[in-house]
Amino acid sequence: PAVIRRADYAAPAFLIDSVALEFDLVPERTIVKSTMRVRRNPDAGAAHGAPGARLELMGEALEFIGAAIDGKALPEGAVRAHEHGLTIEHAPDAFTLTIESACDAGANTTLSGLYVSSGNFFTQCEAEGFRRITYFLDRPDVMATYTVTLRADKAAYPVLLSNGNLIEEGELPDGRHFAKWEDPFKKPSYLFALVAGKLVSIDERIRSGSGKEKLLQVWVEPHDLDKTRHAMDSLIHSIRWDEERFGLELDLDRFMIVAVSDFNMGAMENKGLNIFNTKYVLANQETATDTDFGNIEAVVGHEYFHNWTGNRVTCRDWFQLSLKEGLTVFRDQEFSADMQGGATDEAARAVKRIEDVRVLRQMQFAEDAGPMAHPVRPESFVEINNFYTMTVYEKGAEVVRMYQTLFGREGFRRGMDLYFKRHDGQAVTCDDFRHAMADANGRDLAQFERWYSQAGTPRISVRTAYDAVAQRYSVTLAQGYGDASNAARETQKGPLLIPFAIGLIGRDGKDIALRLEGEAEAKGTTRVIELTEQEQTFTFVDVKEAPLPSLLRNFSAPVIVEYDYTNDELAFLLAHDSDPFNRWEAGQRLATRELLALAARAQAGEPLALDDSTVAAFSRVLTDETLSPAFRDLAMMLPSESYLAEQMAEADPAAVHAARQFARKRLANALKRDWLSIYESHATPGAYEPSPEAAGHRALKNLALAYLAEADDPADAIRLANAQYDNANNMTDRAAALAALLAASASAGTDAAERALEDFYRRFEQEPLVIDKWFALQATQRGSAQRPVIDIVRKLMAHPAFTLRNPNRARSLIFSFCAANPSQFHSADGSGYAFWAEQVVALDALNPQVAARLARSLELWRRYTPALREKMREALERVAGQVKSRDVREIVEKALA
Ligand code: DPP
Ligand code: ZN
Repeated sequence: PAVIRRADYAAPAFLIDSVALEFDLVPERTIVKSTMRVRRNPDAGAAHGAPGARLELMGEALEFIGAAIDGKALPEGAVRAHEHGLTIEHAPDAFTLTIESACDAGANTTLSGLYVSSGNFFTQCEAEGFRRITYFLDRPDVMATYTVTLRADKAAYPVLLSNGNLIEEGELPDGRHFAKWEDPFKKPSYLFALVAGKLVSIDERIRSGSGKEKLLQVWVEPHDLDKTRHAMDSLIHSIRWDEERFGLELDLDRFMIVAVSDFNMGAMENKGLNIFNTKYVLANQETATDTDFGNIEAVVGHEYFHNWTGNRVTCRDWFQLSLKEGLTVFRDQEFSADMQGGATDEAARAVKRIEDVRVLRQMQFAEDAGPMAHPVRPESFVEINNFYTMTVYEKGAEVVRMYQTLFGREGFRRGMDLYFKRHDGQAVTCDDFRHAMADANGRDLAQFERWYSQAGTPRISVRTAYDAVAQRYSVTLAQGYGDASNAARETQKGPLLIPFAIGLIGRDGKDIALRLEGEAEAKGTTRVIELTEQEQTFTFVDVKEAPLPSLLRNFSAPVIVEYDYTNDELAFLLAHDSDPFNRWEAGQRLATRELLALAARAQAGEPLALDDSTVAAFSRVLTDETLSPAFRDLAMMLPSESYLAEQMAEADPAAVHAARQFARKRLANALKRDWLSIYESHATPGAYEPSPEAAGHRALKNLALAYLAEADDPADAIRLANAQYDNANNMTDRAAALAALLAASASAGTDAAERALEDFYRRFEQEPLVIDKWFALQATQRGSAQRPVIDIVRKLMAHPAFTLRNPNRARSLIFSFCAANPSQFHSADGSGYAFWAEQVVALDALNPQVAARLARSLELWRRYTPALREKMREALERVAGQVKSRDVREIVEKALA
């Protein structure tokens, strides 16, 4: 398949300044009439600008009806419709182009372009879906104003929405009606949207910072209206936050969010008309967990923040995707942290930081280690939809965060202000953003460019030395990439500029005031030192005793830090580090080390044992009442099986599972009294409170329940979980009780979960998002030799509520099993891989984007033990021989290359 390269970027030969779209919406054949003002691009290269140039418009899965230039129908020969679009010969310098075409939304299972879900019309255009609606210059550097007229049967489609402001609506003959929308802002085609159908909204009117009235709406199907309040509140909070933190105001009179259950992504930031996966809109205490509430707040924030970082200033080309995504993820992370902890409560903010870093390390570091490794700004792709990745989003957000770490919040804000001053209304590049940050802060950031162009996870190895006589403490940092994958190595050119936050801790557990050699006096207890060379030594003076270093505080750069702490030192940091992130990190390092040692013993068939001192270190955190429940919950959570497997020279999921289960059991038994008393004292009877504090109590309580379910005698857990299941007044507690019952049945070999599983299904049969949880809980359960989870999953595939066509449902069962149940998926008999191959092929025929995501669950196959590796390769080859889409092809071919 054709590779598209960043180096080949060329400005478009033509520009489209305005477009008027008219839709006659009928599921099987929607007629689209497009009237565009087109002109030759004065800035295009000479080759493109030659007189009599040919105009190439993109189009896909369209039926061409006719075209006219300045009102004159184009004769045959002057226009040619083909598989990839429409070619118009001898286009004049400036003209009005009218095109009529049709598309079949009813048959569109790809969920890209115009499609039908629950009888309503929706669109998804990012990245290249607009060309499935009409012929166009479907690229982000072509920005136009849009006027959209929607016509449809009024009874079937009473609500007609598009971007911007509603300027006219009315009746038409034959029971039809129309609505006309106008978006005053120029935008690229990927931000176009329309919605038509039977929907209802909750409305709020607010005044924005400058006093203008704004109409806010959340549109859903009528039975979901009782689950919209949280999304609306999140939207209002997002609007306020962007005004306060960045001085950015909502620029439209009206802002709408629409929920749809069939959706490939999480949500989409179409100008003024965000379209969301129901998963990130609908919530009430009965149906949504605390995690769901948090995710909704984050995604509503994310899409709203795109209005400035993405829509007002957009991407020149898709290689620049992280320009908007990395920046907007950073903004939503900061928003969530502020909502949890305010701007100054570092311990509360750290909870969000820890959650984000955990995702980054588990998913992005793994991506960087495999065949899909790519820089934050990729150099090439076959299918852009495959590059909506953890690297572009999460590592991209870390790269943006580093500007703030280097320049502080004020310096970062100066850079943002300059970015908007220079580029509002433009389609720009990652370099443009970096230059704005550099110029606003008087810094040369040339070296920083490598963060955008080099793939792979940097490793920093640390050496320290203390000179007691001179009272000097030196820290030597050396950077490299270790043994990076081939895909990553090709991109690596030289050392990075790495902001490295460090603190020194004395024997009393307190931070030492820091004075670097050459400084007049000590200032502060955390210092961001800038590593720019391959190796550098930083010397602290006036250090009265040998300190313990606290390295990479708050995870100041997306790197791996290698330093040989002893177990005692880690336990000390876990007890004392003033940096909450590093406090958590010390526990993770300790656990990772112990768990990997256990896995090695499991592989060798040796008996497993966990040190009393390690258990004691965790016990101290668990019972430390000065720490918030939310923090203790995170500190007691062991690194995931996939993260641990990734740390092995050859990943062995069975050994990792045995090790982690052993440690969980050991912590469950040894601390049983603590778990029971925590369970009692953090139970939250009475009215449900959605606050972060209340959520923290629930999280810790439910962690206690989960550990109790692992104990040798799970009778207590089964009793508590059954009672909690029956009495729960919220989904967090009910789902946690069900999960504990599933875990207890696995360890006790009973069917303790059967009753609750049946009840859960019956109770929530009418709530698709809750039924997704029901499938996911079963797909991720532990299983045993007598009861392998693959059998349960296969049986559930035949359940009447299962369908491959709804991405959420497919993800809840298939992805949960293939990507979130490693020890069962990687079963030695290869049954998981055979299942994976079947499902990738089946999905490929329906929805290539979703199929390609699933395809990625085998991409790290070379990193596994030889027996598994061989079976994975076979499965990949089987898939490679059968799939049709460019999306899946790119993934499996890169994996096998
Ligand atoms: N809708 C996706 C997001 O917001 C792609 N822009 O990240
Ligand atoms: Zn985004």
